[in-house]
Amino acid sequence: GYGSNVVTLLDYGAGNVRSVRNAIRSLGFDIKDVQSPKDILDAERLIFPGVGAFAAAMDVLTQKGMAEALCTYIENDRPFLGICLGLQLLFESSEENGPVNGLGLIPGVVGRFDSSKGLRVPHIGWNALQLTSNSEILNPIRNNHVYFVHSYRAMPSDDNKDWVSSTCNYGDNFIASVRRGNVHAVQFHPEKSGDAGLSVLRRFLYPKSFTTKVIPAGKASKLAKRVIACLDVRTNDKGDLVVTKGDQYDVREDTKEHEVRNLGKPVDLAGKYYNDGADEISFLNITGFRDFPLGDLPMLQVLRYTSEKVFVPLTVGGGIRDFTDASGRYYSSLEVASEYFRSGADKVSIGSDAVYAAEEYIRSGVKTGKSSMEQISRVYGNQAVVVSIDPRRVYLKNPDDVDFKTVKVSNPGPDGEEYAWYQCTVNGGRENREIGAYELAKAVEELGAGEILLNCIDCDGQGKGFDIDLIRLISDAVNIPVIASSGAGKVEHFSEVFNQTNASAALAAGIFHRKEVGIQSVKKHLSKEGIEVRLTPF
Ligand code: 1PR
Repeated sequence: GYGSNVVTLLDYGAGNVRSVRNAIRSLGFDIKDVQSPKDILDAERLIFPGVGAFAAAMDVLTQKGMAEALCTYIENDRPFLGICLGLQLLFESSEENGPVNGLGLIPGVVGRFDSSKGLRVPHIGWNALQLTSNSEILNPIRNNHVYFVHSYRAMPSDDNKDWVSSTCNYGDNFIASVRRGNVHAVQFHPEKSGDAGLSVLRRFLYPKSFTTKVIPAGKASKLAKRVIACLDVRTNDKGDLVVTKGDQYDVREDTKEHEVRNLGKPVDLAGKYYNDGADEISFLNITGFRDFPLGDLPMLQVLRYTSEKVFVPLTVGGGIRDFTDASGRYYSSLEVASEYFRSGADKVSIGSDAVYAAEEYIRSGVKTGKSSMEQISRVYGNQAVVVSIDPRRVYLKNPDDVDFKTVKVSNPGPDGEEYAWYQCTVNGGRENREIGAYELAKAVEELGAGEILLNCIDCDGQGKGFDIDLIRLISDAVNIPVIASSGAGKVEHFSEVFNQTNASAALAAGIFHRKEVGIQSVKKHLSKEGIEVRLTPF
């Protein structure tokens, strides 16, 4: 044997399982990687974090003889925990690029969420479970939220009811977890669900230490609104990576030296915001000169260290694009993104490159498959691709003056203009482009973006509230989740944006860095206002 504190991990190399590894290690276990089918059969306990697409995963498992070993292992009631795709693969088949056969251990077909009813797909974020039968590993969760990110799901039926241990409501009640004997699988991500998720892993790893008392499920729930802390990171003039914050994107102090504003160390601040209850952390690398993203070791190091202690989703942006380095070596945006995923990012955020790709797509009407969004979403899924939009408001007297989508603004412009369009920019707001935020959002959704991070240069750092007109326009235009960003100054701005727009999340930077408003007080305020949020501590 391998001693009692070893977890066997089935990682077939299709994506980032770094956070699963980190979570297991943080609970005092060592990891043995599966190299052969025999390793599966010999495991004391096996964790299978499925990543990537269903068909690709089944191909690899079948080719390596692991599908059969997995079936034997599970049929022998050996300790097993499947995560996300690791749950879906247990079913008979999936509609993802299919139908494609699965392992066939649980009756049912994995299907796509139905976005025709206005449901945003993927299902991204914190949602609550309805426990339907006893499951020791889930008992402590009750009505706490756990983190989901998926476009496909299995449905409960008479044929699989012996397996289903909890459901979750998103459009319909889908299967959130299954359990039979020592075999468990969860659709959510325990490694990304903060303390609640770590407690699930702990109970799987230390089964004997917990009672089997049935704890009743909490009240029905819906997807929680997320509160995201954003860290704009850049190298200062001394070459250190610091968290900075702009005023309408200008990050230099208003002093003679014009030094880069320094608000702290990235890893420390990320850890602090995690402990304060941030639902997600975003890092944007805004270093002006970013010609060598793969040599950008400090940012990769920041991700590695952060993912060791922060168990909520991490996004990284800045410099995700194709590039050729000084020695003439070409890297695709997919290679750049892969490096970030390997270092602990769950999503990458694409700014300038998404604007160029959308312009080209609108001009030609052709999806080349070559844009960074298309390449990365094909391999890592749409949910891993965020597009960051950096628009600037352009007031108009007459909405017919431009070919772009306009809005009637809530507050007229300086010359009494009643209309505006939102002009996209690239290079951190330095260059205007002939495309509106609305047109960009529609195009990037078609090109594979799974989420939109919607900034507004006019509001950035002003503390006067989010640009409600802009956020309403975009969140009504697309079916993917929209993160409202720029301008938060007090807790009421968060309830305002959730009450008046269809934003799925709200992001802030300055007020958190300057300790003017804490994440906890934002959450408490939203909860008091009847807006569902994940409350911590767990
Ligand atoms: O174009 O793919 O390399 O990506 C560059 C990324 O860096 C984009 O996501 C872009 O938004 C971001 N960025 C570039 N320059 C700046 C800058 O500030 N000089 N920061 C910048 C963008 C905006 C938000 C900010 C919110 C909330 N920062 O992320 O955190 O506005 O701030 P607030 O709560 O203080 O108002 P590419």
